[in-house]
Amino acid sequence: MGIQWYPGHMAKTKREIKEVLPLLDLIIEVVDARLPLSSRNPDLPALIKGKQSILLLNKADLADPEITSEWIRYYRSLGEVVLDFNAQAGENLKKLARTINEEEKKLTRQKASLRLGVFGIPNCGKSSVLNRLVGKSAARVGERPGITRGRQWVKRERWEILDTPGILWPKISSQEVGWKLALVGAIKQEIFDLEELAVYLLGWLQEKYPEGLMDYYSLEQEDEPVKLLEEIGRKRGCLIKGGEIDYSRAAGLVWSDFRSGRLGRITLENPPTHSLSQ
Ligand SMILES: Nc1nc2c(ncn2[C@@H]2O[C@H](COP(=O)(O)OP(=O)(O)OP(=O)(O)O)[C@@H](O)[C@H]2O)c(=O)[nH]1
Ligand SMILES: [Mg+2]
Repeated sequence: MGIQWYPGHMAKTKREIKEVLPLLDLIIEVVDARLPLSSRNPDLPALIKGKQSILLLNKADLADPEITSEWIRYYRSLGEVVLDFNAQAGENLKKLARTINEEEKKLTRQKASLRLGVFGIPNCGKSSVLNRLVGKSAARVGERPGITRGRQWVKRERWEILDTPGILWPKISSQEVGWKLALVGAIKQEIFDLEELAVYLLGWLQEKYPEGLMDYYSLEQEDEPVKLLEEIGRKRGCLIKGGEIDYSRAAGLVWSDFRSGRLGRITLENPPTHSLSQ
């Protein structure tokens, strides 16, 4: 069946960004470090029209650190201001603050306050980043996409920071990208099938991180992903009456193991290799 996706939100997104843009001095674009390209909205540069922005690879604690370094090199080679971040633990907070100050110096007009806008697709950690920047839980965060409903300004000394709902919708360019966005929690669960997602993940892991997968679930031999799901379900006691496998529960378990990092630090896409030689 795949992911049923209707990107009907772009017009609204454009309007909302156009409304707030004149108020902002600097943009913080938050993406998921496990998906540093596909969790970016390709229309953002055109929407923010040359405004300075900082690209934050958030949830770096869940991503493969080597690949994160490669992504940073890649984006730097394209002239972007980029750093990895972990909003949950506040890692790299000082570096982010320093980067914000450096970027502020490049602004033509210095003002009494600095207005920052935090943008990104749903569930990438925008509100968590904002909370880190202001040093308190000013904005609600949550595991599902769509937690932040409206815009919210929060102040800390000279900084005024705007939290936005996930108004930047990811661009699903293929089923593959769709599944990956679902895996990192950017897509509402109602529009995809959890068992299909788990089967996709198991197949992908089998190809890219086979040892981690086999070790974590003590699986004996590689098999079709759906068979692996069955085995995991059996091993973890996901059973329904009569001893049959509860695939739905097993799928939820696999997805949760991935999302929490229990399957290891995993990045779902690599930077284009041709630019890395620079
Ligand atoms: N491991 C980890 N989890 C994070 C990080 N940043 C945010 N989270 C978690 O990711 C989930 C989403 O965070 P939010 O800050 O609500 O994300 P958001 O982008 O504001 O989401 P919406 O408002 O729904 O668009 C929460 O469960 C956070 O605790 C991080 O750097 N590492
Ligand atoms: Mg939010």
